[in-house]
Amino acid sequence: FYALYMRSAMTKRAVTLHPSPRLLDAKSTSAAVSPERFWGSYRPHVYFGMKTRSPRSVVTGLMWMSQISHSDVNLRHTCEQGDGLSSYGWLIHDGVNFGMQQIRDTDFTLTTTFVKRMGGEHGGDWTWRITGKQNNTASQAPIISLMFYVASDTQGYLQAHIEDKTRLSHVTGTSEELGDFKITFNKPTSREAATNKYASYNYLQTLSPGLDQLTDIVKNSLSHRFVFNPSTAEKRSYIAVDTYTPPPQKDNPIQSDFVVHQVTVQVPFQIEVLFESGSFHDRPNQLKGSVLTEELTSLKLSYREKFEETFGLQAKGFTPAQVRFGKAALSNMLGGMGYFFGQSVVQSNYHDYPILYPEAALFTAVPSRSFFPRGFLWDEGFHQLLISKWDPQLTREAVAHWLDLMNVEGWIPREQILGDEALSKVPSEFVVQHTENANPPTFFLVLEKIREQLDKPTNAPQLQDTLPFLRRLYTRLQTWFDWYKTTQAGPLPNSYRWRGRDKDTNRFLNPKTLTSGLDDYPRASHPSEDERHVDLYCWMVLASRILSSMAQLLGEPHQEYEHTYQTLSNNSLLSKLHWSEQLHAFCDYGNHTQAVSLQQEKVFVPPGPMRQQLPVKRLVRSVRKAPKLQYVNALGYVSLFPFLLQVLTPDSQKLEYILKDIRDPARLWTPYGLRSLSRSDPMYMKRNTEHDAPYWRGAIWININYLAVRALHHYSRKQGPYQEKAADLYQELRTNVINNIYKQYQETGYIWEQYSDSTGRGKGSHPFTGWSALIVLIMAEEY
Ligand code: 6A9
Repeated sequence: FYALYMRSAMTKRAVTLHPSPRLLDAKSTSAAVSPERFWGSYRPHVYFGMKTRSPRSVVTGLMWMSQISHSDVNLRHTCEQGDGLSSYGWLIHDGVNFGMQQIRDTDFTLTTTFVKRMGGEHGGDWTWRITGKQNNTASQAPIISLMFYVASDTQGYLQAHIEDKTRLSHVTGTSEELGDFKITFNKPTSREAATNKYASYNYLQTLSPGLDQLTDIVKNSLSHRFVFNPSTAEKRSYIAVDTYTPPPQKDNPIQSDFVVHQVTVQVPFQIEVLFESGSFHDRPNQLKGSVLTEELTSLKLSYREKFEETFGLQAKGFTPAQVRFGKAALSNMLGGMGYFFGQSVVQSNYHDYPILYPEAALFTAVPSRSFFPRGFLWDEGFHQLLISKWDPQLTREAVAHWLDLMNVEGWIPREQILGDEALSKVPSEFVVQHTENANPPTFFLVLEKIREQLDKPTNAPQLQDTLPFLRRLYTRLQTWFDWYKTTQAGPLPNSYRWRGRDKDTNRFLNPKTLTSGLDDYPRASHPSEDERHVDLYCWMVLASRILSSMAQLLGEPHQEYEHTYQTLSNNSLLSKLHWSEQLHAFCDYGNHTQAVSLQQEKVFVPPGPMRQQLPVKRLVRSVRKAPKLQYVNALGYVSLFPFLLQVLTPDSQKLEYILKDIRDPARLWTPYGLRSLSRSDPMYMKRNTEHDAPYWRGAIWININYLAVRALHHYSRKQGPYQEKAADLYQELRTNVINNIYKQYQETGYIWEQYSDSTGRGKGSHPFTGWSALIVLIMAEEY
């Protein structure tokens, strides 16, 4: 009975939120408290759309398709790499008031702009301006359809207003947070002039069982029966939304309103959509046409000034095109911020089935709008390093949302898959979050920045709410730190071990360590409790240092944290636990053998016709020499951590080895940045299974290159025997990384998740304007 009781008590704790006062009360993102940030492009997973920072927001968005071929419908809506767009992304976005995005489709380019205007009690108005123009490659001006939509999410009502039988001129609606509102769809005009263009109109008003169904509903409603008949060109048939019958109510008790306005028009064109809040009574004029143009001009001007003031790229001599690239990187980080609401699915050791975490909201940036448009814990620390430079308030809100997700134990789920739309993008095996698992506590890097900002007297006026903010944060940070310290403790005093490594040692060349953030980076070949991990050790040095300094700032007892910091930052302890004299490098330690390889599994297939039909191609791991306790012979990012997180004292001789490995083209150096794993490493560019391509086994990653450039900058400014060497490497590495990312952006239209160490080419998910956007800080030399 006692065991059962304990299990259920522990299970409950896993999904019980931390009891300290929440950093954000339920109203903090409401229109009443935060009207300027109420509406935003907080739907990063769609090419263009807006919602409010509320749990069940009415959402607005855009789908489009070209009317070129009738055989395949290429409807664009959610960001998909499979759409093969030559590029898309925010060129300008200030995180609050406005944004301008360019989307290059096959034959035409869309520019999608939004501008907000405050007034009334519900977050004010906004206007969209969409322009379309022909690409040079197109032989004739394409005819395209834009589908503007509005959808409620279980609460609120929408009413379509139709003129001339088929044209949806406006939608009126009401919802809990928006009150009454009106959305007007103006007619398209030829690009500059105000004259209307010929267009065909269609609409759909129906019910949807969930926001993740919107694309399918539109697709299912399409029909070929319409005719586009301008006086200036040939008439032709086109595809449009027609009718759709929602599934019976009994399967989906809650259905939400869904309204689509389709405009079919030939490029070039310009279209405006106006959202007007019913509570905004003294509106001087409508935000459209020349009023909008003027407003945009002045917003762009102040954006340009603020960007230069903040990052100084022009002053540093970057070309106008490079400055535009920097703006795009920052803007995509800001335009990638989302507001999510829902429940994580979590698993602890105390229950057999995954259970639901409490419902919660998360305001966060995302690594990639196409492939993983959701929150990731350690990514977010890197994101906020950039965002906090631009808008400290955004950072405070994002950090607060994340820390409010902490459970009573001090655990924060690593990957945040909140709500149906987020869930619909994730394969089921990735959904469940384990309560034992950590992820690097990168928020301490951000807190260090926030603390430093406090020290600059010039910043004082804008930062007066920083101290109270840190004070409120503090209890949670203490629990968070204790959670790492206890749950990720290693086998020896003061050593640390990532929990949650892959268990099935037969299947992988090297069992993964997703929790470290470095996924397939080689660790001990046989996961065991004897392991200790040098990257985690260094994260703990960082965390204890910042926590101690915060405690002192707040006048709280800091001795415990300072003690941990003093102990861990002692370079001889670090070396005792992690320096291999034989390898001349910092290493993990564990049950390890180098003699592993993936082999074709031998399966007996009887002779005869079966042989043809049964391709047996499973790879399994073969271990030729038994593992033993020893240092893990991998050289790469993990070996660099004592340098990356500046744990090494400037006079440490170990720096000599590290700087040598860094500059060695046979090891970590490439003309494009530092590769994740030495070219001479046995696991370099090796697959982990037949399905699992190398990931952190050679490719260049920008978060770690940012830390490397930053560390070189640090050591170049500290007296010591390696000061000059660090200064040289700093210049070289910084230039290489900037030049390559910039070149790839020019060539491919995207910023990428990783870069090839042999060609510099972008790889993996794109656009990836999470930590790769740290290139702006590297350009600005802000570390
Ligand atoms: C896969 C596929 C449509 C992997 O940037 C987020 C994380 C990092 O935190 C981590 O360090 N990425 C890095 O190693 C991407 C993780 C994506 C996992 C989900 C599902 C979706 O298919």
